[in-house]
Amino acid sequence: SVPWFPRSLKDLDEFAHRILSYGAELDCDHPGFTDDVYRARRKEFADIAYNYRTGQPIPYVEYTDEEKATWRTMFNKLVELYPTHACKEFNHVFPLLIENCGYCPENIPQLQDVSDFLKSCTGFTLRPVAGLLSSRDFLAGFAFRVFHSTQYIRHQSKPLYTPEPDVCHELIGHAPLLADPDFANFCQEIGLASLGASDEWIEKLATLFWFTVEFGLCRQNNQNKVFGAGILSSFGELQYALSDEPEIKDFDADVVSTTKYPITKYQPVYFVTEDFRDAKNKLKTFSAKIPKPFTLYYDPFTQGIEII
Ligand code: H2B
Ligand code: FE
Repeated sequence: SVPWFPRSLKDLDEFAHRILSYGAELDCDHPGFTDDVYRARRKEFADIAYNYRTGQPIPYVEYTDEEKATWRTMFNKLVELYPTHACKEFNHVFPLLIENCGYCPENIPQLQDVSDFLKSCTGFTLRPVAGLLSSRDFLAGFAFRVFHSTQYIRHQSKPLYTPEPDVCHELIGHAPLLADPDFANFCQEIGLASLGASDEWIEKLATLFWFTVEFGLCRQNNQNKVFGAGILSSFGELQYALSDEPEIKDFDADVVSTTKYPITKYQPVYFVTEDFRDAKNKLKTFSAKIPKPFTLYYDPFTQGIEII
């Protein structure tokens, strides 16, 4: 039988109750594990996301001075590297986020402002999320051009490290490219491929997602450039990824989808695509092999899924 999947934006409300770990429950090796103030703060953010429903504005958050200082450290370090390390699409959008969404060292942008901007570029919107979603749920959001975003920030004791997604990773790493039309199409394509797929295929799509959206490189003017959000939001990995240490391979969806990867250290191997259109075409060929007893069709007018 076909696993349940959302068919409308409203159906994404189901995910709020299915997070794998709730905001305030940190693992014992998390930098904020013994910090009660941080844990209480995480609970506030988790509650915002838990209570959020489709169509509501995302609540604005007053970030504390400590939180802003963490953002500033991150932001100032990373922007040094973007001109030389990030792909041209990222460097095109970044100044627009500064202009339109309050990106700057002193200020953590608000999810709603970023969501409004993305919507005007590619139709993507952000939805606050209380913790990690399953790969199935997280990928399903992309079918509707919805990106599930955390709103809390990493612990101030380690401003350049986080064991989980946080607002720096989402807004600096992910948000810029969601404003690029070709990248947005690629993301939606993975999302659509995931709807109704078996667990085994979801695993493969999650791996493709990992080696592209999170850790992808592309080739521009004969040089490798970074587009993966996991790299773009890590000062250390950004330099490492373009050094001669890691292994670099050409993107082949069948190979990529079954490659094992570590989640807590720098990637030993990266895959390089030509550009986002090329990646999307390869993904389409790949996902045509996913067995499904129907054809899916996204209706942009209703933002819903039709089944034929
Ligand atoms: N959930 C959330 N909330 N944020 C993510 O970045 C995320 C997730 N990544 N679930 C997913 C898993 C990703 O690693 C793939 C698709 O499994
Ligand atoms: Fe991510």
